[in-house]
Amino acid sequence: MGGHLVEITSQSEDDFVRSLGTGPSHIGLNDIDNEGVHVWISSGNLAFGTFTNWKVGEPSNGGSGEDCVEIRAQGRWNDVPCSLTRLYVCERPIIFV
Ligand SMILES: [Ca+2]
Ligand SMILES: [Ca+2]
Repeated sequence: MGGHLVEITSQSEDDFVRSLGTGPSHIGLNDIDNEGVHVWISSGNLAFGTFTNWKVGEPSNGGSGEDCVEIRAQGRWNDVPCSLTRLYVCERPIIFV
């Protein structure tokens, strides 16, 4: 459908995603290619130096590695294993016809 996992670039967008009430959900951020370097998969932009909303102590890369990211209650982000089953939030461009 032309969508991708959501790229959250502002507090207002974070608030909106949180307001969907989906519970912990995958977003379009990961550090699969380079540990500790989180990249938005849709734009390829680095998260570093732009809006982020990590939970305190995250990203932790815990256990055997956490390379995907979920948004949690309060809109805070946490890195989790990519194999973790979660709901997910997608976005797609507005198409004017
Ligand atoms: Ca990681
Ligand atoms: Ca984590």
